[in-house]
Amino acid sequence: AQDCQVANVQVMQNFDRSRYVGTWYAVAKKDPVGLFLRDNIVATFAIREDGTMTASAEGRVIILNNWELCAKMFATFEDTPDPAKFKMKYWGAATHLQTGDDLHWVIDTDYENYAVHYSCREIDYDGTCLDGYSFIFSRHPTGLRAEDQRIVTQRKTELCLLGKYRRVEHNGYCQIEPQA
Ligand code: DAO
Repeated sequence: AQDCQVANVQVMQNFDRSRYVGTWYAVAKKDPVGLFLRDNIVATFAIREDGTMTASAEGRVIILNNWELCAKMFATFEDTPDPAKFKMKYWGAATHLQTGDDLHWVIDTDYENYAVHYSCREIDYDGTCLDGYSFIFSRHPTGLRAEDQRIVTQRKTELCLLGKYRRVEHNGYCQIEPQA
């Protein structure tokens, strides 16, 4: 569907969280209002013994106007009737970091190379997304393969977000800076 209705967004069919675990590098991002994670964004998904999905993530953030640091974040995912749609609770390892409740939808993934994530925070009166964000993940910090790029461009278009993404840089910043 390409009517830009959040209710009509197609998500990954038969999403298998056990194949999704492990490390994903954000290579592109569509920011929400008041963006938090800037670059060097790496997320690692895991499954608890009770089957619940969790994640830890890291990325460069700027807080309190001008304070740049690497944020260590944690998230737990609440299941919904659709296996690709989760409710995510997230918080930071340190104070001053963002805390929140977001939707977390897996739009498409081949589990081994690419994943397209989507989260709408606020739905407009007409059913389109007023404020949301989306990560394009790769299993490799260097980016996506050409064949995956094609699929990802298609998904961005279906999400009505084509042209709204920026590239997410990976330059090792969060491996050398002290963490918060
Ligand atoms: O960067 O502006 C933003 C929105 C993202 C906030 C939530 C990030 C913390 C948890 C991420 C876990 C898996 C993607």
